[in-house]
Amino acid sequence: MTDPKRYLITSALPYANGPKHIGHLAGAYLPADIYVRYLRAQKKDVVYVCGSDEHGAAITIQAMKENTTPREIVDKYHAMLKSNMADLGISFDIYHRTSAPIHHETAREFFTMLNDNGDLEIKETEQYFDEASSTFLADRYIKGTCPVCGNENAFGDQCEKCGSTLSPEELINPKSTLSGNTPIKKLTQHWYLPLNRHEEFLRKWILEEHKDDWKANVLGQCKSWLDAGLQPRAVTRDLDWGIKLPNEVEGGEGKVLYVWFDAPIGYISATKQWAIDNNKDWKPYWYNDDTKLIHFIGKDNIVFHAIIFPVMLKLHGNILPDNVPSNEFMNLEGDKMSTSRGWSIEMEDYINDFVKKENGGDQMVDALRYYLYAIAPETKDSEFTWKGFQDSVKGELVDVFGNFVNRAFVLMHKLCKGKVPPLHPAIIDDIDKALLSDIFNAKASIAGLIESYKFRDAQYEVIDLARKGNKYMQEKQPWIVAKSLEANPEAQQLIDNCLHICLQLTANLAVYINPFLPHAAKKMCYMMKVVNKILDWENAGKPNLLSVGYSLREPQLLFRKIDDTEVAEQVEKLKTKSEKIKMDTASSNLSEGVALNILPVTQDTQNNTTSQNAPAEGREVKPEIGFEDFVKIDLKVGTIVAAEKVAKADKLLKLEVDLGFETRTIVSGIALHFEPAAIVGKQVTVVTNLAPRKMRGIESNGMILMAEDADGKLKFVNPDEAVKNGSGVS
Ligand code: B3M
Ligand code: ZN
Repeated sequence: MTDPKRYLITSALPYANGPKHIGHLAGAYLPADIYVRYLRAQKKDVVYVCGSDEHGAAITIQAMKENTTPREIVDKYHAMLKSNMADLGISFDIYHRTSAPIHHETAREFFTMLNDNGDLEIKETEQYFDEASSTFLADRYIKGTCPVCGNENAFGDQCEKCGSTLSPEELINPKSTLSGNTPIKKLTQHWYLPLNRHEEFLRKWILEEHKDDWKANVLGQCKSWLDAGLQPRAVTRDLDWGIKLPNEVEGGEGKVLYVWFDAPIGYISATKQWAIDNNKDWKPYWYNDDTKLIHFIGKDNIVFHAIIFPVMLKLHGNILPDNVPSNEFMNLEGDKMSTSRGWSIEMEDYINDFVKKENGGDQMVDALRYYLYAIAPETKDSEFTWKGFQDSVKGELVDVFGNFVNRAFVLMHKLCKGKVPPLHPAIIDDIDKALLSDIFNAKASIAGLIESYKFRDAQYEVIDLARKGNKYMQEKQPWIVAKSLEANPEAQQLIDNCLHICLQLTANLAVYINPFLPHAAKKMCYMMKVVNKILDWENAGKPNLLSVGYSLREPQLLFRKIDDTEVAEQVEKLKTKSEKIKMDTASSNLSEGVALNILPVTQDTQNNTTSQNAPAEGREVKPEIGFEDFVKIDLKVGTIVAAEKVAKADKLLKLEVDLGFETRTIVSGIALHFEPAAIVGKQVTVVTNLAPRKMRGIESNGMILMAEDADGKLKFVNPDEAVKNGSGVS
């Protein structure tokens, strides 16, 4: 969009069901904050909204776990998330919540309009019903065996072990989580959003109009949904926690809006509340074509923001998002980040361990922001390690950026009487000119990167500019020149020019770093005795931000190093936390008499809404078994003779495997890792005596063994040299 009049920026609303980790921060909050700070520095009309997502099973399940009410859960975690985000410098204009009355009204009005206009369909279907508690069992209120991986504790909407999206009907041996009873089927009526009616519009809007400006991961996911064919999605649920359907809706008693229907409307209600608080009009932000609406999200939310919500917005007469920048996932110390498995760094913990410490404070906020963006998963999954954090903070923030600023100040105090020295035009040389043009050119390149959502590269440019400053100082060596002053007083001019340029560069670095590390930028303003207004983007690239003769303060430390002991403590803490959770889960599983599962990951899902939490197989060492148990498994080598994708299951491949004595059909969750054509002819190891299972209507007769490496890539387990098909493995 060229020259929008106003910007509305959103970050995905986090569920108020627990603490959130730094992977979330890197995914949806930090990039939006960088973008917003950049826009504000340009004096753009920008509103940045977010808030807690307080409905849905995520909340009610947590309430059951903590033995309390949903209301208490959302109050507790809303407060936590709101303060965590503020502590980490995420500068929302409003952090709202979906339990607020204004949100309920807004969401009901939205539903009513769509319903009245005939944009929803009503369908009666049979759903599981728990007679003991006389409730329909939505989503997570039903547990059973996962048809994909055999996990006996899979939920009605998803198996947390293998990540498959499920429907309650697919569960084997379903049980109500409320009573433990086997549920019955009962007729119930629900409202559906017929996405299928909008396929053509979506195809054109996403795959044609946005083919050049949306990120490849977003386009790719949208395309695979569209290619699979869109289905009507239920937008109501039989629950009592949530937004009740409007009274006048016939048959709506006892039903609430599905959380994914109401949550994105939360962006609108948050804007309304912001407008009330600030005496502004909210409507232009949601109705005027000259508004640029951008949703920052993690990759597990793509379909909701790029397909479903846009359809809702279009039907409701609102503008559509201009972009939906989505990050991939950030792993942690060789494994997927997951709060539920304890393999995560919660924002809350980082704040307590680093920010609210004597040697912490704002600089530790900036240190985290820096590293998270230095390794941001913008195009592929990335990995946070404590050692990497330590190295990055030392190598780039302390040794490059901080060091440059510090040297410029120290030398200016030592060699220029604490004042900005003059620039002597007659002796400006090519080295000076080169640095001045680097300062100038950085503006366009950083702006270009930020505007195309490449924040990692943009941040790198800023550090690189500081690196050029260090190099310049090293070439000019004013401290050596100073030694010749007695013999040659003229040499002061060389010193003046060097430090004049270094100080102008320092002022520019403050402007450039401000969207990324706002606290460091402010501290630099303090040191330079200039008001924060100097950070306005219009000042970027200018060679005269500091006036000649102006006296500056003593330098302050912008960043500190992270000690080895801090790294060791954090790594230890992570291990202890995850071990504890593992033990707790193992003992609760055993007490429920749940069989431990030996099956590998197979994923069969169009969308995995909590995949930041997907388990990392292979890390756990399972409880000891006897040899007699092991020999029950029949393993044989076979060759894949045919492979094809399974329709409507983007993770599944249907394989024909020649086992020598017969050829078997095996469905395997490896479609994201291998092209069907590329694996035909490969030898694999097959578990041949596994009970057959139906997946997407195809009977799978066996299982292929896979190894998963640290970054989640799957590899076949096969003999190092070809053997005859049917050879045994033991
Ligand atoms: N709360 C899901 C999530 O946290 C959801 C996002 C809502 S954005 C409108 O992944
Ligand atoms: Zn499963």
